Amino acid sequence: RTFRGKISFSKYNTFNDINAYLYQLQMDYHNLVKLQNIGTTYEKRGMVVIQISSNPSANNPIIFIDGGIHAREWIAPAQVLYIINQLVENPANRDLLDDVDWHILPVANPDGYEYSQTINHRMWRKTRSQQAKNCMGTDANRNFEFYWGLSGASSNPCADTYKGPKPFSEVETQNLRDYLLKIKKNAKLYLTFHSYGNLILYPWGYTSELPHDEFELRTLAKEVNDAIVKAGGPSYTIGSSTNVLYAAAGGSDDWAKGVAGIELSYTIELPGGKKNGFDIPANEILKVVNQTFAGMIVYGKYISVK
Ligand code: ING
Ligand code: ZN
Repeated sequence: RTFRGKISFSKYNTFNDINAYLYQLQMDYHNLVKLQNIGTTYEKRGMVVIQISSNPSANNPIIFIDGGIHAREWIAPAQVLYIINQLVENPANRDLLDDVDWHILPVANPDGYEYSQTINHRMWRKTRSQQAKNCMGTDANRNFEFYWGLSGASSNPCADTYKGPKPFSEVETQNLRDYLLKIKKNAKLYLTFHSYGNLILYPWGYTSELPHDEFELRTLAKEVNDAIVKAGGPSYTIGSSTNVLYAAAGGSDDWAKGVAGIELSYTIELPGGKKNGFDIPANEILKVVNQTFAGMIVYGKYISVK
């Protein structure tokens, strides 16, 4: 199968090519797609959310998805772009739009993503704002204002998990926050893609205590995992971020649930590569994103009947 325009799932796309594809979709599917500029980055790149809806006046529940909060986790924007591609361009998936609107931000940290694609900077994780004389960037997934800095975050501006000088110090996390606050009444599911480790994580990240609706979060995650496994994908470990990984406050999923009130909130850690975990070979992208998409069908159906 080939894909239109410059985007591809046999290579990692540039930020510009991803955005060009979104604009192309808006032109070609103007009754299905609307783009929303949600603000600009530190380096003045535009952050674009694609709204996919077959009935914008129906006041449908919204599924919000982002990827690429961390620059080096390249498989995440690829995954999110594939979800966009399948929802818009594959007629077989049209029923997933019947009772749900999908709002999707493929690259949540454009400056970092671009920087990680330049020579010798492949392992960059943070944003690109200046924080100290010789240290750039804040860990956007430690920068959200919900028990900010309580656990698993660094106060050292040179560290990879730097929480920032204050909550929402980064314009990129501000833009994401403001957009989620705008749609929070209808938003019923928040998904944020990271890599790596084959994990479906839910809150909390700041504490080992479990949310009141942990059973629902876990049961839905199991159904999503079953679908991914059935599609030939790996089996994901399911649990709260603190219990499965480590305590870390200031994550976007904790904030989406704890502040915006989007009760179903997940961080999905996609599969890794061989050497450093972030190096899924380009010729394996399509396989991975296609297997994971099977789980997105489960999420979509769950929200449409909820
Ligand atoms: N992992 C996540 C991180 O930000 C995480 C794990 C998720 C922590 C949610 C806290 C809350 O460290 C990666 N790979 O970035
Ligand atoms: Zn990450």
